[in-house]
Amino acid sequence: APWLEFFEKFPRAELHCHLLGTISRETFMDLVRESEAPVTEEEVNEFFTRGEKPVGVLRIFRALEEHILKKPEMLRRITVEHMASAREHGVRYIEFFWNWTGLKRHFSYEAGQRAIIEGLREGEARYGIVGRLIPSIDREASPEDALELVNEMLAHPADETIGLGIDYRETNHEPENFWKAFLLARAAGLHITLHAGEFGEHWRNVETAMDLLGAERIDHGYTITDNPALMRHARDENVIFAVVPTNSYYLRTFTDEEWAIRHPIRAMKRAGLRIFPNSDDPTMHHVNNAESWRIMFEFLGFSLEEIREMLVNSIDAAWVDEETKIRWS
Ligand code: ES4
Ligand code: ZN
Repeated sequence: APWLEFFEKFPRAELHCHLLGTISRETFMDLVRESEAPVTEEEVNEFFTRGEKPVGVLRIFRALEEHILKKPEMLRRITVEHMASAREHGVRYIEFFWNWTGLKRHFSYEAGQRAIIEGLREGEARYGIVGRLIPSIDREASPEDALELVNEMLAHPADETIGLGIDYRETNHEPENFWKAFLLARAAGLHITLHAGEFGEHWRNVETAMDLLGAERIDHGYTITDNPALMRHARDENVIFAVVPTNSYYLRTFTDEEWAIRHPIRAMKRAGLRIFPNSDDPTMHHVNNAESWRIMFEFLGFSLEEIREMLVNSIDAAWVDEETKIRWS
């Protein structure tokens, strides 16, 4: 595939990637065995072979948190393995989301962070890819849990830990519920990004993220297309959208033909918003970062000039010093 080769070659940043969504099938199997989790090999195989339109990723994340990821060392392994894989596909800089709240039954924030950072450093030394960490609020948990997460971040600061995110199910879990956690993180100088406006009636969550919670970036953000005034505002505020062309909601909702024309990513670019593609949960969406760029070109029909603009966006949006950017861009 010549275009895939092209998209694998240019140095890029991946800024929307959940650590647990990067686990390979082989590692998943190993971890299930190691933790003696009540999950069968057949179930793992079925999950990884279900095909192009995966559903139930969040359910898998919960199984991982509850039954499988019992040791910090497992996070180190997942981190290093994905850094190797991402580098192979041309990624030079990566920011990982990780949720501690669902893992706190097994180990401390400090132990989890230490293991992942060990993985980041090992990945950089071995593969020449730079990695950073974004602890993320589990919005299906309570505002108190979110505050606990930020307090742990402030008690255990690390150079690699650069910002605060929020993820898990958006419906009925409004971002403003977590205002104290975001305020505290901002006051401490941490960067802010939110998963907001993934689908449904949620454009207001994008507005809340930008205007109330101080988001510099938005993960997804597609429903902003329902509100042209808000799109103009986001453009004026220079917010960058870390979009995911393989987002499973739109894969499930549209036929293949509709999808290429009606994907909200196209309307976002048309409105002048700054966007760039990411892989989100690469092994679970059966995609890698290079493919997410190729999809923008080959299926969503963006021009090479537009791809170049997106590349600039991904570099501008990276929360890393200019010197490090020069090393990989
Ligand atoms: C997630 Cl909202 C969302 N999407 C994809 N992966 C996730 N992991 C946790 N929340
Ligand atoms: Zn995501």
